[in-house]
Amino acid sequence: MRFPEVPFALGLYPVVDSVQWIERLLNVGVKTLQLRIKNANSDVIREDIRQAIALTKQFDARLFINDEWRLAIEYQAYGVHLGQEDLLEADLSAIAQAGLRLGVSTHSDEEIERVLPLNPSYIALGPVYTTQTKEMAMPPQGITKVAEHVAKLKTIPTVAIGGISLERAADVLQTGVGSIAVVSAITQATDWRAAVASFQQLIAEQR
Ligand code: 3NM
Repeated sequence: MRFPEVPFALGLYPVVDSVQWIERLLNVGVKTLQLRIKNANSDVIREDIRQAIALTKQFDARLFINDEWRLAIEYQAYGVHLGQEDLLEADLSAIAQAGLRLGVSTHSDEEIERVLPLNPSYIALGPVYTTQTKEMAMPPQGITKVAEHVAKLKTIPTVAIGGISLERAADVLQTGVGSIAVVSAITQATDWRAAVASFQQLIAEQR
């Protein structure tokens, strides 16, 4: 089983729950996105995924679909993002055969060891800090631990997630991580455009 590769540096990686957010972010030049819809009915989920994938293709951007791997395959998304439990239920060979990239969530050394044999396209490391967005079973890992993971994973693309604010972004980027994924720092910002621009600038300065 082989999943296509992704760039090591996926850059700013907003995780959002609507097509509206996808469209806004594409319009300001964001190139990596995740659609993560929870608690919607299946018709809404299907339509949002279909639209989000079509839009993202127009902008030549990378869209990962959280969890809904069947729809991601049907509408030919760039990739699928799966959590630890989703991984047990998804048909990984169907995802690979359809040519979709695979991103996976991890929260500890053990979880990283578990996913490495799958050769995922990227490995997400979280939560870096305490997050208000998702209830986490695992404690925050902190940047020292994240830096350790990044060093061990060498050329495997990594994504840091969890509690990453604009103020903390520079510290997180110092770990050498390929990308930073954020929810509230953009969707709850008083000025989301300014937040995106500041993240993009910080990332550009690190390169
Ligand atoms: N996954 P915010 S943390 C969706 O650690 C998600 O796997 C996480 O939201 C993980 O940027 C998280 O608002 C929520 O903290 C991130």
